[in-house]
Amino acid sequence: MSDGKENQQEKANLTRRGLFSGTAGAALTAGVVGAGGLAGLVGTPRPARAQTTPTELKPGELDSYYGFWSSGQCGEMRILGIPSMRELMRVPVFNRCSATGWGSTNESLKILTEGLLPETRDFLAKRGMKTYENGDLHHPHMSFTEGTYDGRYIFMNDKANTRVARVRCDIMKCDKIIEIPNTSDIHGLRPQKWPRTGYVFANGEHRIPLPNDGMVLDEPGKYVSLFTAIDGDTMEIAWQVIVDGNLDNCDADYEGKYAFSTCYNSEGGVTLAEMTANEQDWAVVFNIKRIEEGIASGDFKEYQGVKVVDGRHGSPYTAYIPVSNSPHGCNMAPDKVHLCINGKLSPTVTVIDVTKLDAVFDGGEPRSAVVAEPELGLGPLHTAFDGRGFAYTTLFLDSQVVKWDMAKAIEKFNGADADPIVEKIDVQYQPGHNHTTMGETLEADGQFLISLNKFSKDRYLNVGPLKPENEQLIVISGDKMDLVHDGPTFAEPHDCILVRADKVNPASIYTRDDPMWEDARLQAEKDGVDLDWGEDVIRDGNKVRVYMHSVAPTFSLEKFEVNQGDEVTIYITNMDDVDDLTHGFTLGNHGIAMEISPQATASVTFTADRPGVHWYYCQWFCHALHMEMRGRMLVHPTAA
Ligand code: K7E
Ligand code: CUA
Repeated sequence: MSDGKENQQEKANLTRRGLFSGTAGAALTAGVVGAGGLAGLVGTPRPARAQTTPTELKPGELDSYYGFWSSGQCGEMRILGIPSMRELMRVPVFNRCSATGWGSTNESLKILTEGLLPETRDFLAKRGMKTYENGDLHHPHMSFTEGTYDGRYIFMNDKANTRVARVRCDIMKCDKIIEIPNTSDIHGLRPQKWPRTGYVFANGEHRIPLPNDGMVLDEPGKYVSLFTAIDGDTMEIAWQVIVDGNLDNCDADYEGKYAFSTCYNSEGGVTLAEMTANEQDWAVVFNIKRIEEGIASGDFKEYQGVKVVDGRHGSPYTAYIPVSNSPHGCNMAPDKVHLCINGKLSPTVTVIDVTKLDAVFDGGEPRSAVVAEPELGLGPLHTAFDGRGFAYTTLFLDSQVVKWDMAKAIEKFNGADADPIVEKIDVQYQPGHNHTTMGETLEADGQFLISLNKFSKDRYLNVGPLKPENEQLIVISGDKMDLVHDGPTFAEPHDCILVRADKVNPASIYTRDDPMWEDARLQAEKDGVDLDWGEDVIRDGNKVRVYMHSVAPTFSLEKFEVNQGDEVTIYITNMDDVDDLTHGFTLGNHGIAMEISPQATASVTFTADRPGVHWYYCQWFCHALHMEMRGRMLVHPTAA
């Protein structure tokens, strides 16, 4: 283990050295390109890539970055290693998981249900469900301290069922899921970067009537969308802001003063034709201090227990900066100054200087904060940064990534004869998000760029009409972008972050006092059972609680008996404390399986209504006698 960490550290150092030597070269070449246009690249010597940015790993070598991936409509978070693009782990969040029991264990059900609104719980109960079984996870983003990742949490949205979740980075498990009231379909999500997270900002995308009580349909004037600030520590909703238009993506500044959202449908329409009628939409700027003061002074209305301030046009809480019709990505540069609003239907990216926003809030003209608007190509969706003054924007319609020079874009906007475009490369095909290593932090290091492409078409063996998405790794440390890897992924990652490996330090085994199984701990105490080493069958009316522990290759209870109709809860504690010694518990013909990692407790509750002998077994191959790691549940039939 420690060898691996040292190895990682060594690599990180190597990479940083490489970066410094690469910087001067890149700046020099940028000048050449600017003067000679793209043709100027012919004959430009390419640096020996392998020396600056290693891209291939030998077996056993560790990656230098973690990639935290959304999985879109799969509803889980995935962990990849970069640059190898190896998928390292899947973390179930909004979905259900056959391997780990996420969605059927008591511990996961608590997390999946406790943050639902009461009306949602009732609605689901009528359908025989405890929680939603799907999710649409677009934006996983790590918590920040002073402008860089702090390795505590990753926050993410569920567009399908209007939720926000948090994953603990110490164990890489989801520990909180909350439903956001008063709004519909959470899309954009970013944590506050400064001084720390702080708030997690979440955009309600689809406008709905407030309150949404079934009394309004064709009066779009009564539809609103809401911007939500969540306290990232407690996962409680701090406040919401009503805005004009549909909120899309968001980001935060490096001063803790402002948050930003792209906004389309300034028309307030409900049909496609209505939504795209205007030439202009806007970026909304949220003045965090003013909103907090407004709430402190009572300038809010309460809806479903949440303090909601009115941030529509003319309010002191927001500024609306007009940009071209239907902007999409919203990306704050690590230079702390420039915010990029990606045009989508317009070939431009609008650059807002956030140091000019104080003046806008003091009554200045909103467009006075715009300092550049380079025309980059067709369908700009998202922009990433390398920390050296270059930006990389995905062009959805052109199937390209364009590298451009922020300073030149500003010069050009001011009338100079400058060409901000440095280079364009083809990606396969139709890219959505892109992301650079550490690119949304003050430690942006300009090593790798990932392009998350919506279509793979012919890039892989044909697997039928449903094709994988295609994610491409591009080395950006040299003077030219260098596409080095294609990686297929399943339906469908939107966004990801690339985090330097030393920022994340997960545990290898649980600690026995982990809050995850607090309920089991309390119940065992009440039942007088030692949750660690004990085993017992406690009958409590028709409720039966079965406690056991596992040590490879045995469960401490080889058999137990219950009666048909009993509500049975099984608690299992894995008392092995060796790295990677996970056990499982699968109960045959009951639809029950769960993960029990080293030093963890997991539990599941079901009704025993199948008389007979039922085997339970460990489904994680843990020992030479793993196949023998099993036991029997006898269900006595109730007399007919
Ligand atoms: Cu552009 Cu949901 Cu971030 Cu997809 S969003 S691409
Ligand atoms: Cu325990 Cu397999």
